[in-house]
Amino acid sequence: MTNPASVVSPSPRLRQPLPVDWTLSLASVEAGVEVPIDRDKLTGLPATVPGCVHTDLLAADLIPDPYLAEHEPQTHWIGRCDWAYETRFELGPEALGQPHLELVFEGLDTVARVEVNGQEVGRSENMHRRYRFDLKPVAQPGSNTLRVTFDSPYRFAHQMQAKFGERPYTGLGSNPPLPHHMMRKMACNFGWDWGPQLLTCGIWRPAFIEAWGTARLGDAVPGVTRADPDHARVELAVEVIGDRQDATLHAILRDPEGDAVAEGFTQPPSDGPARLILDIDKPQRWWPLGYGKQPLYTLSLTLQHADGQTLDTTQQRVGLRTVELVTDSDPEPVAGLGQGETFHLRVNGQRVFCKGANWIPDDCFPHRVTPERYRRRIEQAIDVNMNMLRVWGGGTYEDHAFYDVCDERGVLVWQDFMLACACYPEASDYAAWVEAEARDNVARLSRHASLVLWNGCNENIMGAFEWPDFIDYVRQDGADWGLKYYLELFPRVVEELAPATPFWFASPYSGSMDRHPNANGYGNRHIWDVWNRHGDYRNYLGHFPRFASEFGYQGPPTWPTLTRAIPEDQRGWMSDTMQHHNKQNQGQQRALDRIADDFDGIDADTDPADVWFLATVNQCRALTLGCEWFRALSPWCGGALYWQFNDCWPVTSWAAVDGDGRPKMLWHATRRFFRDRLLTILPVDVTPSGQAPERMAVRLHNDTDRPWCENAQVQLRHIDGRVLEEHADRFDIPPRGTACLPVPADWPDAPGHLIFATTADDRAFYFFGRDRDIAYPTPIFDTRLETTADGCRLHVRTDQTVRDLYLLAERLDPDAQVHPQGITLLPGNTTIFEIKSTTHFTAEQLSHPNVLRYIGPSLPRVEHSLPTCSV
Ligand code: BMA
Repeated sequence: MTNPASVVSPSPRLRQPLPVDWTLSLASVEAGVEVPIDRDKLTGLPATVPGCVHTDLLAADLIPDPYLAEHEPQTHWIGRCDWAYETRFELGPEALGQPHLELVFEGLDTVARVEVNGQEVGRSENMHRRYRFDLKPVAQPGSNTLRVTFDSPYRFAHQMQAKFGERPYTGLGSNPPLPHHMMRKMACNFGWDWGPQLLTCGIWRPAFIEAWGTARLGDAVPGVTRADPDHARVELAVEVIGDRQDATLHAILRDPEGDAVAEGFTQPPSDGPARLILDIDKPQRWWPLGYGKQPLYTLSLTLQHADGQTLDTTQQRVGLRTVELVTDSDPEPVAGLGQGETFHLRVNGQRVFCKGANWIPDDCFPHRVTPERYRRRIEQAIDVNMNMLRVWGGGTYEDHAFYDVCDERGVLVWQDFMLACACYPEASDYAAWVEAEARDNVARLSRHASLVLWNGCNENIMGAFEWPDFIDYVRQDGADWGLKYYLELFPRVVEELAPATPFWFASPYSGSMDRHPNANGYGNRHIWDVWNRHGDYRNYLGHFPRFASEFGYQGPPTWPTLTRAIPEDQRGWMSDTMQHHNKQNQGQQRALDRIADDFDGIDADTDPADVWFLATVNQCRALTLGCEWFRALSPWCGGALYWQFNDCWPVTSWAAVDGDGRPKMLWHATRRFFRDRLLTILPVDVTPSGQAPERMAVRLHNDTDRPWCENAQVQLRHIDGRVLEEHADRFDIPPRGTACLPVPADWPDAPGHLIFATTADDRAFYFFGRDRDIAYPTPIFDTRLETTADGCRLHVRTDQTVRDLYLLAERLDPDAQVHPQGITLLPGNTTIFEIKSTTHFTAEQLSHPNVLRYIGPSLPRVEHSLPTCSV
């Protein structure tokens, strides 16, 4: 019998864009919700796809910008309404003549009913996956109407809560509680402890029409199972959809120069993906940043019909690298650290120390994150020596554009599944959503060389061990809370669809449900007790993670970002608006308390610019200590990813880059503490109970492929500049190794003393005591200003020890960029600030005490004795 599909003349896949003219209308309003805008104005508004309701209303000037002042609550009604997007599209004979005609949505946020010509063609209930709806039964020649009606996410989440049963959740900080885990929508859209509650809906990723013949290509995952210097092997799995009987798959792999290096043909099997093995001699291997180059091969796939016609073609890039997550038992106890299991990544057989941070959605409305913006942001991570980003599980599986840049630049991606800070239902409906989403994203994204780890969830297992409401819930007989996703479903899906990509169960997780998920010797850890409970950042020294995948310390956004968002009369640290722009419960107060650990006389009434400065310095000092310490713990520790890289709006948070994309001082500090060859002064050893360090050492981490051998000069100095003691120590560190050179035990550790260490191209300081106990001298600066091609250069010489010197040129020009920042100088030292700006500054402006700031004898304010300047 002839297969009916095979009699249709096959032809290549045709993609037809949808028109750009969409409209948005309010479809219905939940009882009791007051809509502050005239209903007429909310009908037939011009709309943008990809987009969302909030940005359409913003464009129409109907709502205030929710990122500014305290506007956000005025927009909460939007999430309690149903909204409809409408457009018309044309269908011609070319599309209508194909056996398959589909409407493709790469992202619908979230619960939608899709109607074409008044007839329903499909529904969605998951923001995190792609949908295809059959248009054949409803399509008509000429003009067709399309209407996508979104349910209120607020209502749907509550309906699902009633259906699946209440379960504990957290994460929202000071935002109004909402059960973010009851629907498959970006969790932080419900608000997070760094993000506003902006429950939106819309067609958030591209939508188009596809017409195709008997068969088409789906996702292709090139599993790299070998990548030796002599040989690489790609085990390719390609999804073929439709009638495969008369189809042949042809794969050809070209090296970066465009020469074909491997080829294969196969007949897709009747079930499952088409599989091919491609062997490559003398491969150009793909390496993480700092380990080698990132050559990208091109894989071209062609699906051919037996009659010779091409049914479909695709192209994608492939990086030839293997990746393993190494979790081996320690063969014997490690001195001072105990015995457990390793947790590190190996790429092409080589161990990698992961340096980076956690990535959150770069905007509350993620469609605004263009490929250029992704590139800019990831370049910012590269600029400060990061080699890994973790895509955190309360956001989204990002666009290809994100992973493309990471592929090109060697930034490793740790990819969470999108489940965070909650007990999730395992009921069959919910489980089906989660499985479809997991399959869709593993198939979509695993082709990227940068994607080196799939991870089950964020803190959901830890919550079950630590948070009282979670503990009570999971203890109930027969309680389902999502564990089967992390321990069974996700590993199964990854093994099936991307077996060459490692999987880990959760962040944090110790590797066994019989052990605390956040244990020191096993797995990956989140170290939050420092900021949340014990405050003082020196407590990072009490932690010995095998991999620190989260730890963070808050700091305000840059001054220009802060002043754009906060009206002038609201800039007091504890004002309502400032607290609104810090979504952690008591976050502002906590930041103030942390300042009080080291400085006297700071309270809610202190000049906002002073609190801003000290909170900023504190964030830099904290993350510097944490990251230096975790690097010093290498090879016991396999990586340090701090919380968090970016922000989604103007907010005081743990981020290094603020909501307007401006680098905070933490970003500058990161460049230093993640540099390849790290010179630090840290304790020799700290007992896991976190006692004060007894003896200091010069500790070094050589994160390069070359040995590092030289002398470290070490001095004990008085803050007035006198050298009290000194000695030199020879070190010889193998590639990727560490060294610990204790300083003499009898060096007095009095406040006002400091250790100063130098190598040929670096210097490090350690100040004994807390700032309040240190009699900082008052420096006199000698400054000289030079004009450069893109700005200017300020030379600053000091006659005294100056700690943490920053040039806040952003006070004068919001777009000014300055390098370096946070410099410590000894008497007679000069530093040079490179300033990129179109503004012509004078040396006086740049040396103003609100601009050239440091940790000094007292808070340097305008009214304090001015440092003298000479140009
Ligand atoms: C961890 C993260 C986020 C949160 C952060 C700061 O819990 O996984 O959920 O934003 O800490 O509290």
